[in-house]
Order: sequence, then structure tokens, then C-alpha cells
Amino acid sequence: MEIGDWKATQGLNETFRKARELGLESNLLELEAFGFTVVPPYQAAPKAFFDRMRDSVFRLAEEEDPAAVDLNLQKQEDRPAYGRQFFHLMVKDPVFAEVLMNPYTLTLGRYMMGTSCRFYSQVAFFKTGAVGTTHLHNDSTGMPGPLPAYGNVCNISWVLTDYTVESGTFYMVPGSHRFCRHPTDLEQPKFMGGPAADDLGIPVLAETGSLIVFHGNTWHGSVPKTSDGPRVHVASAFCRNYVNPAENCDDLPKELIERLGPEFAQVIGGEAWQGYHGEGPKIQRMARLRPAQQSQYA
Ligand SMILES: O=C(O)CCC(=O)C(=O)O
Ligand SMILES: [Fe+2]
Repeated sequence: MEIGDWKATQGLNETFRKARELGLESNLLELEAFGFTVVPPYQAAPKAFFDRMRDSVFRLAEEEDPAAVDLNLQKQEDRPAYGRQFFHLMVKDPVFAEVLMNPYTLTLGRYMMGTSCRFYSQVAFFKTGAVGTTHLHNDSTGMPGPLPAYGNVCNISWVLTDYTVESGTFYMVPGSHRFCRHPTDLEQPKFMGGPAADDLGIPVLAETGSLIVFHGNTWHGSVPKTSDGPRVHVASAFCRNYVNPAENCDDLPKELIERLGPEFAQVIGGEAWQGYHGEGPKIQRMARLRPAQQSQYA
């Protein structure tokens, strides 16, 4: 059917039309039904773009001092994942700002978090050699259950090497976004050291150039990595307009913000009503969020 400018679905109309234009309709259905989906290789961007991203993460792995990241100094048991994670990527290479503004990333983010969504964080996960699992969790960090069915955060992961069972791909529990809560210790599968069955979740297979996209309620982790080579993805997360983003963008170069324009400035919080001092909030900025109180897509 043709999607009109319908008042009751403010925000959704335009996002849905864009998703249709980009060939994402079946991905949206999979997201609704299972809480995750895979966008096929090189649909979101050509191979040369993924190569640029991968080269950039490899360069960071060579050049960045591991001590620059606090997590690297912690014991493995206390860390969320094996390997190295790289943070605050947009100041390190503008290619990561382009990832954020890519129409596939933005359309999926807006579908899941509403058009008023904000940038939440961008993290490169880098593992080499045989390593253990990432335990079962969802990305709604610090948010108590019951989590809203519509989600407060979402994850759009750009896959930069083949994600297979051997390379330690994501493990996901299909449909868990509807449980609207975090997994308990009793729900950790045996292969992650818990008491639960291993086959409730499944390994998500995705070739280089794919996007693995999931709802912020979806239970996920990783299977053990047994391969020698690198396993790399960049997770771009968005959140709803009222969530406090994990990453601080106040030091992004001005030229980058100017180059990417007002849409980018809004996504990184340039139009946020929160964060005022004595002058109080700007009324226009608050007014812009009224539609988000009427529709989860706005
Ligand atoms: O790659 C991993 O081990 C975990 C990644 C993850 O949990 C995420 O991207 O949210
Ligand atoms: Fe996660």
C-alpha cells in the first residue's frame, strides 16, 4: 500500500517510505518478530567503504596504546568482552561519522528509536586468536525491567570480517526482545558457564559487509572464538531522546559537524533540551519532542 502522511503515525511514515526505498522491509519484519536481523553483504555500502572501516580499526589496533582504554586494564572476568574495544571513534576517523549518517544506519535507528533518536555510542570490537564468550546480556545498560517493548536503545553493527561459529559470532535468543527484561544468571547457557540450555539461542551468521541489527531488549552474547584470525565489528548504537547517551560528543571537530550538517548535529545532541544551567530549557527544543509523546516512531 502507499504510505501517506498519516497523523497518527508521525515519524513512521517517512522512515517506512525510506526503508522501503532501501529494500529494508523484510529486515523490519524480522526485527519485529525476532528482535534482530541481518542486512546482506554490501547492501548498506560498497566493499571499498567496509575496507576503509576495517583498515581504520586495524590501524587503531596497531597505533593506540592499550592503556588509553580503562577496560583494557581490568581483569578479564570484570570485562564485558574479550579482546580490545575502541571508543570515541568519530574523533579518530571521520569514516565512523559517515557510518552514523549512512541511510541504512539512520533509517534502522529511526525505525527502532523514533525520529527524535540520539546517537548513543560507537564501539569497535576487535578479537584475535582463540578467546572465550561474551555472556548473555542486552544493551539496556542500567535500565531496570520491565523494559518497554519499544526499546530504549538499539544496536546496528557493521560486520568487518566474516562472523561464523569458528570466529566467535554473536549468540542471540530469538524473540527475547519481547521478554522486556534482562537475562538472569539462571538463564546463562552452559557454554557461558551458566545452568541453562545451550540451544535457546543461535549463532548469527553474517559475512563481511553485513549489518547485524538488534533491539536493545534482545538477549545476546558471543560463542567462543576458535579461529586464529581477527574478528571485528563496529557497533553504532542509538537511543531514545530522553536517554543519557553513553558517549560524549562535545569534542567532535567543528569542521566535521559543519560538513555533515544539521541532521548530524541533531543526532549528536545539538538540539537537546536537556543540559541547561540557570537560563533553563529552550522552549522550541522541548516543543519539538511533543510528537514523541504521541507516537513511538516520532
Ligand atoms: O562482540 C562481542 O563479544 C559482544 C558485542 C556486543 O555485545 C554488542 O555489540 O553489543
Ligand atoms: Fe551487547
